[in-house]
Amino acid sequence: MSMDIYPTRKTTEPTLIFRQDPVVYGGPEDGPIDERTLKGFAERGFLTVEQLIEPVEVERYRAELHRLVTDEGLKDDERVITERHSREVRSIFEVHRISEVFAELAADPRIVGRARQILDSDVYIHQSRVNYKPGFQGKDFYWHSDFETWHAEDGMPRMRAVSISIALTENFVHNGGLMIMPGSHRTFVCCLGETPSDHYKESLKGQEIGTPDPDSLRLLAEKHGIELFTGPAGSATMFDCNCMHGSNGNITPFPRSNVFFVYNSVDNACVEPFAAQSRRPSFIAARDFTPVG
Ligand code: 6CS
Ligand code: FE
Repeated sequence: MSMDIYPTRKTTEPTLIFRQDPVVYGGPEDGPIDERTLKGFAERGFLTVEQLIEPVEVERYRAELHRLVTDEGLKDDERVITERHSREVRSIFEVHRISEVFAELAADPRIVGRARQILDSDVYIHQSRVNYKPGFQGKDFYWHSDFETWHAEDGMPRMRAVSISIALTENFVHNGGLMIMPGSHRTFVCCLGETPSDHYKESLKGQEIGTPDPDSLRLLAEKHGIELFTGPAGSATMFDCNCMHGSNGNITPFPRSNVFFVYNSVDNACVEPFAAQSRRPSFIAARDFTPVG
């Protein structure tokens, strides 16, 4: 068992510890991200790409998402997570294995080239999902650090993973866009409470365990502020695994759909969970570490 330098879900008192890993492992010469943007990523924990994929490509992915969301055969697939109070689809996991079209996007050099540069190694897909935050009643995602969950429940040893969220519908200020506290990735918030067995069956509909306590959230929000990401379909936000982030609900008629890929360094492959009885299913936390691209 690797040393647990991020002991979460083990204390009864809120505990904050400094990040003990680099943020950016590569340099400007290692890929398409220029020096200024790379520096911004190190500082703030994210970068945005105004138009990562072209409008015509967005149409193709939107059509594919619609096909998946309306595919009756998929409705009973455990990789399809529905909203708590309706049969509306909230997320489809392992979308890069379910759909050829999304598999292509997950291996796209415009994305993988950036991930390899930040992580300075080959990368594999730890998790993929499409979030289809339907209009009128898309639910929120409470504040959390993805790394806290991936460390506790999936056995991800260190902070050497990066996520990308690509907007498939326009992200307005009002339809439940992604919010990040810029700079929060440099603090690890140890969460309280033990991981219940089969936690993912609940947490993916609305996470309670593994969310930071209000005092820690207030401390981080007062220190870093909160950035809300808006942008056209095709825009993308790439963010460090330990950013404190969340998103509000969506009561507007405008759905907020995004596709989300998590790239983990092959040198940071998951081991046994650091704070859970058993591992989560492979459709949430990959156990195939084959490098992408
Ligand atoms: O538990 C997880 O792995 C997922 N949960 C959230 C809310 N974000 C990260 C990840 O997709
Ligand atoms: Fe998340």
